[in-house]
Amino acid sequence: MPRKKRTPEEFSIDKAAQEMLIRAEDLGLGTAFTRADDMSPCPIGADGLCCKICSMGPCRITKDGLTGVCGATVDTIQARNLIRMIAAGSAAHSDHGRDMAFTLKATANGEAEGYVIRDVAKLRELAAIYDIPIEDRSPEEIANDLADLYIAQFGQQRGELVLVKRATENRQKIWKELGVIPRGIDRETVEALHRTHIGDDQDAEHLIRHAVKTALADGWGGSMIGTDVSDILFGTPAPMLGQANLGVLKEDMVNVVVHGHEPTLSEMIVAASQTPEIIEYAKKAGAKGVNLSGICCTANEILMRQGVPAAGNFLQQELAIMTGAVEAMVVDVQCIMQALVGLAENFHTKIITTSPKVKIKGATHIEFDEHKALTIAKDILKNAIDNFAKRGDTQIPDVREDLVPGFSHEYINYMLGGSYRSSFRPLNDAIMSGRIRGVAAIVGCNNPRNQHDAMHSEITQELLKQDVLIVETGCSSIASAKEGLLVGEAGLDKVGPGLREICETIGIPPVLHMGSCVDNTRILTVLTQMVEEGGLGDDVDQIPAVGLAPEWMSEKALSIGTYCAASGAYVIFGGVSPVSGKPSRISDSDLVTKIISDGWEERYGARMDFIAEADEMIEATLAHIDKKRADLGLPEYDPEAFGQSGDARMLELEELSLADRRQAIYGAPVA
Ligand code: SF4
Ligand code: MSK
Repeated sequence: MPRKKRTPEEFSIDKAAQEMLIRAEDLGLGTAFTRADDMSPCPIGADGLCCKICSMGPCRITKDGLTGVCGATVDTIQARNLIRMIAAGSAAHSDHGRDMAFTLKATANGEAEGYVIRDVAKLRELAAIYDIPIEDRSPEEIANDLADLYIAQFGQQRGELVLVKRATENRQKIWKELGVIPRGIDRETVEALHRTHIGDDQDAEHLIRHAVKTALADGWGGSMIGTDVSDILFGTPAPMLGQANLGVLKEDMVNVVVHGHEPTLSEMIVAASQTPEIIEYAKKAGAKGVNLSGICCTANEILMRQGVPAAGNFLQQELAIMTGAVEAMVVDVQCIMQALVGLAENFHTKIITTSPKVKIKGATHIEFDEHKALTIAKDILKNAIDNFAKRGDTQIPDVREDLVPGFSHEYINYMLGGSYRSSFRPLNDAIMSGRIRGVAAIVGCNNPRNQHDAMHSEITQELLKQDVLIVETGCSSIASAKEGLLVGEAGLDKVGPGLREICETIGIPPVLHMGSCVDNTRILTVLTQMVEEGGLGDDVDQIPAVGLAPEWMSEKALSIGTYCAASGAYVIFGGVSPVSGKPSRISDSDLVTKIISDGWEERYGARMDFIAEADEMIEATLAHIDKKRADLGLPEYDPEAFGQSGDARMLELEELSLADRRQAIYGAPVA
């Protein structure tokens, strides 16, 4: 029986996406959505029951008691599959961090065309943490030493990653006792691959312990380096106005969409697009100028630092091309669909690959080199401008929303207390009093197996009603931006009364955009600083906080989930667990699931669960937050207790007569 095909409304909750999916259907073009409908996932692979690491297999464990040809059990196979995915995710993030560290080194030595050190304060602050001398030294001298230290973390063979000392003392103690502090970033990933070669580590517990070490090398290693260096080079994000969705594309301008993850080239493209040379070149081609926008996390990087609009999240990369209005899509690394090249052939769009690590057959390759970044960025833009004349029919959805991104942990600290007394005290106090019930970090991708953005939206909106402060990164934050939840006043009517008071008092949106996928390390820093501020226990696992990845799809998400759980944050994934499969319905082989849930809870104070339905994810989040509140001895959450002050109260009072207003404020008539 043929499978049921979904409608555009069933594919996505986003109006712009729906419009482009209708256009795709009219033009007879496929997308990830239709391909997902056409191809069911392999049930054996999806459940982690298949091993293909040697040519005696692939072996499929489809019956109780069955093993691979080599005798590998289902537990070993699932553990090996999981650690390999985590290793790939950790490697992707960390290699990004490595490139950033080398760019910092080149900038410090005056060898990186167009780059400067923009955040000297952050450079000095980080250098001081690692005992790098800062007094009477130039930013370049300090940056040189910091770059050397960070570059050394990748190849370090013994000892401990230096960044681990930024975790709470308690957490470091737990990791030391369990033997999971990474020695070097590359070493743990290589060892993960070695251990999973045929005939090596065949004990699920032992494998998963190393998976934690590999993921910690990402969160407290490669990713953290990526975030640190991006801030030093391009500036630590602070709130600014931006826009999101396909309606940011412009009819009368050359549209260049940057897509992927690394800010190094995209920052230079932003700079190049503003030069008189490029503006003049675009005008000569008949356009008003160059209009930049982004997809995925490259979008987040330049959105939160430069205010460059986001055209969309992961599942909108093909839909941007479908508008017919994109002259060039410039891609770097990660989350780039190969389908872009074939799709672009139906339009005039050029797909330009730029990373020495990423080529796509049929795409134009203009290789990035930080030593001549500005020259290359201009070359790319001229390529796009030359393409403007070839533009055919266009259809740009008139859908876009304003947003305020840029809530780095430094800015959150500042906004809560101001320049001279920056502090997490007001946030901790709000949680302790119950104005804020708890904190949820909603992160991660889109997955065409789900309705695009639907889980992000449902979970975010319901948790806001429940007075849960939300921080977001990656494609999740673009989903909320498109829903209008990242603007100060917008969405506050959908927020619980206590949280609303806090948002109004500080002047923040109810959902804080904290950056790209590598910037999940900012969340680790916020949680650590909340512990250090006092009143919420002595480690991250005691804070009423949860991490969710409702529409995850990438291996990086599994690495993020693992380092967050090992750092003490309860993690909930949506969708299907890659290790949940059992050879039969009566099988009791769920060892790996038990290790990452009950096992991690016992060891790290936090578990990782896979929960398919949004309402169950919300229930589990609130139950966890309330349990942590009770464990800390905090007052039980009471939605009636707050909300009688702030702007909402003032608006109510404005409705009253003067006498009634005085009565309401002072409790008695005032002459
Ligand atoms: Fe099969 Fe063992 Fe080879 Fe895996 S390692 S494919 S289980 S024989
Ligand atoms: S881009 S990893 S789809 S969040 Fe970072 Fe989005 Fe997930 Fe890629």
